[in-house]
Amino acid sequence: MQEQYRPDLIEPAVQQYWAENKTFKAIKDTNKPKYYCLSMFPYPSGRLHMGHVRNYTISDVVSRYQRMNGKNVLQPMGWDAFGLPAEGAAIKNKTAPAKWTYENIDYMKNQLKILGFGLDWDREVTTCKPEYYKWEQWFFTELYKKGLVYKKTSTVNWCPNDETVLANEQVHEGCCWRCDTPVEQKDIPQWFIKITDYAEQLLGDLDHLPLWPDQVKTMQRNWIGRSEGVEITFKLDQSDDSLTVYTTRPDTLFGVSYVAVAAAHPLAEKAAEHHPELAQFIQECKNTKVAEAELATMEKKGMATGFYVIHPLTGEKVPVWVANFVLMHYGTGAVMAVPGHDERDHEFALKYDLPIKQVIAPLDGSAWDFSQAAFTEHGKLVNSGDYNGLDFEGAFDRISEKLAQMGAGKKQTNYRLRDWGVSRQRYWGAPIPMLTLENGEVVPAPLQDLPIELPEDVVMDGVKSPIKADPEWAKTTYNGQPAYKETDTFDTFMESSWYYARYTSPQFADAMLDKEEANYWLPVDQYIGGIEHATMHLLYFRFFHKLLRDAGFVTSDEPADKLLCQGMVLADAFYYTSPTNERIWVSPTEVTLERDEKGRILKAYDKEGRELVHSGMTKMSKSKNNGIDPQEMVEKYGADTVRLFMMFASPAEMTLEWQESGVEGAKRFLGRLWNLVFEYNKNPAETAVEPTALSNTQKALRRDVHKTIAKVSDDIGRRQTFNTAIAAIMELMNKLTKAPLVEAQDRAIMAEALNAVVRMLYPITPHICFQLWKDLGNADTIDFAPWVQADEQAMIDDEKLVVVQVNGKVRAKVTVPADMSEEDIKQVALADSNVSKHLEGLNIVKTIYVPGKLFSFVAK
Ligand code: ANZ
Repeated sequence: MQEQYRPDLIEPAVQQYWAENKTFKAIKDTNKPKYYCLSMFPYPSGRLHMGHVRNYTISDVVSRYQRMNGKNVLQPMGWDAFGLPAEGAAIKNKTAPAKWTYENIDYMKNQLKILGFGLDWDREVTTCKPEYYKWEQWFFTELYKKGLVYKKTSTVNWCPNDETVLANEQVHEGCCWRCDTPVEQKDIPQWFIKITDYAEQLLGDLDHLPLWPDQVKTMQRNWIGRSEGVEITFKLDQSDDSLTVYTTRPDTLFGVSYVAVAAAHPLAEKAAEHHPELAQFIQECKNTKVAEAELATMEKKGMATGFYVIHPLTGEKVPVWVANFVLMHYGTGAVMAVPGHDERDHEFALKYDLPIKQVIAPLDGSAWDFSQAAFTEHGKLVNSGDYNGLDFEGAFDRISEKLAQMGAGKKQTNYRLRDWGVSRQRYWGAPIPMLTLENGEVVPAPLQDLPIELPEDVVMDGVKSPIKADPEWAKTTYNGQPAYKETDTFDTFMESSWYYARYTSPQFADAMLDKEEANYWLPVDQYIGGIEHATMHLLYFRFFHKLLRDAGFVTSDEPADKLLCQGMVLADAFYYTSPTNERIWVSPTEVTLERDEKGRILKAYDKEGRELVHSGMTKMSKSKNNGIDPQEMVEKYGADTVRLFMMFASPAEMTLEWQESGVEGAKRFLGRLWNLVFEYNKNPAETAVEPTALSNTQKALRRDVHKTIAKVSDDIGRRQTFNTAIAAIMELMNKLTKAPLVEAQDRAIMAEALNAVVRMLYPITPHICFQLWKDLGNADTIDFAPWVQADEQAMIDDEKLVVVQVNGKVRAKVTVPADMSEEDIKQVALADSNVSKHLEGLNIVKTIYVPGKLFSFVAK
């Protein structure tokens, strides 16, 4: 055994052993319980960042722990390889997106290897490869055949100068990122998948995910946004036509003072035919794209259409307005406006001088000033004819029943969730597998024509997608007739929605999935990734699993049993202000610090000696130049140290503050462990532990060993509080370094303890533990060694600590044999000098004994 701890020697050697032996290859084995541990796969941007390292370290710890617990573990990895950044990088570096992507994958794969993650590389999935997206294309055509896919015109960002569609990321302050031309909204035909058909299931099944964070489930519930209301039909005045609105507050029907439609509503367009001013207003509304969140705060604008509708219950004439706060794609694109009880309607009514009527009174009988604000809570109906006095529920039911009888209304459940628009007009994605025939008919591409391959060897001109720029590319045939391929590609969320399933049979060539493999490994036991994916990805992922189930591929309802969302990685950020008043951010690796005795930063200087401003700990980011390169850290300290620091510095769900001093501490700890094994090996144990032959101090040390094992097992396995597990091991190590190695039983206990520590640390710091396990004389490698078990007998305390109080104040703590009688404990307590000092001159009037814990004297 080497005297010095040398991660630079150990780590590559151990990694080579794993690679040569395919240690982490996962093979279906029905004799063992399976454990599928999945991390969100990376986008191959070029280099791993600390967020990846944290994600994959947690996953690796869980995987290795489960393997030691007898599970057949699958821990795969792959690449979310399509996406816009590749196009930008390709233009900048004058290369093709494919080449750039594959080079990045090679580089990052090596980075994953030097971190020592136990991944089954034989299952690597790269989403930009035709053998992967072939099955995605096929599945899309199957969904089309089932009626779950449709085409509809939908709005995109359009640059009139470049004549191209822009992704949201390519619109900078309303202008094109390339030519700064103001961006317009344009309607073009696009493909949609009917996720709304699954809204109810996606919502309901959240109740069957007890091991998902509540935060994620709440975000999904809000995103799906179920609402129960009534569709009410208003007859148009002097016409046979009608207008249907959606409301969640039919109880306020008597308070309607106008009806508002979205700018894109057919009635608005009809009104605009002879009303140029209105036509212009509609155009303006269409060109400003509003996120739903902005609706409440943006300035309300509108214009009367000149149309009127008839109130279904009062028969009154009500004006129809066009309003910018009404969304075309929610409900019916029209609302009944109740300014007395809805904030937006109130603001609008004040602005355009429309009547504000009270129809709901506060339940506590208090008055409300309607000139100031709407009363939006539920209450009692007033000014509402036959319905006066009813509460919300009563009025909801009675009014909707009445409307139903009249044929003017029906109850309706709505979802905020929209169907999933999957068309993208950019190049670097999977081509949408639909063909258009000469007669305009659209058909799905047949399986034998799949994959529809994206050409990889292309030149990017920076404006048009190469498959749109080349008119030849789209030409194909269908049943011998000329046909045209789609030149749009899929949203990259398509690929990340089913990669987890493909990992179960990544090379399967006959179908999308091998059902046997899929149902052996799925559902995922533990999924780990960032909270930023709480809605989109994690919802599409759940949706796809249900689609796969309904297509007969999988039998489970949900893709992942348990979800862990790791916190962000933060680092100190420093800047100085340039003469032109710009903040220049200086990398923390180039900063010299002065600290006070508590470690707080007093002063910071850059390499030129310039004093810097410390702007605190913030998320590692390019904009603040405070990213720490994982590879540099591995080269400087070793992978085990980086992994240990990451798992120790904070609980997995919380933010992690990168502190180089903490990294150094982690390295020292591993050095101490190494030294202790080295010292022990000079004169190793010759016999096993003989519990009956131990002295009290030996027993106490052994008790600590087994209590630590019990705690660490619970912390890693059940609680997933890896940091507290490490803290417990560190505490034990402090005791072990001080323990004697003289007697045979001293060394026997040390052997037991070191073999336990090495196994407990193995999931976190696998390389050093792999080596030390061998150095401790174990014949088999540690990778499949069983997890260490705590010995219940050894954990029993044969001593206990009793707190001694005099008149309510703690005066001593005495250690006594566990079975000592109350009277004997009293004598021990009285013999303590501090206790006797405080009893001096007093009479003991009473004693209280709480067995095993407290002995209390009351004295006067
Ligand atoms: C009358 C009313 C009175 C409303 C009142 C609210 C309060 P959720 O819960 O989100 O489903 N609404 C309906 N369709 C809309 C659209 N396309 N664009 C903008 N707003 C729309 O909200 C439903 C409520 O949002 C509906 O109930 C409607 O306003 C509005 F005191 O109708 B309410």
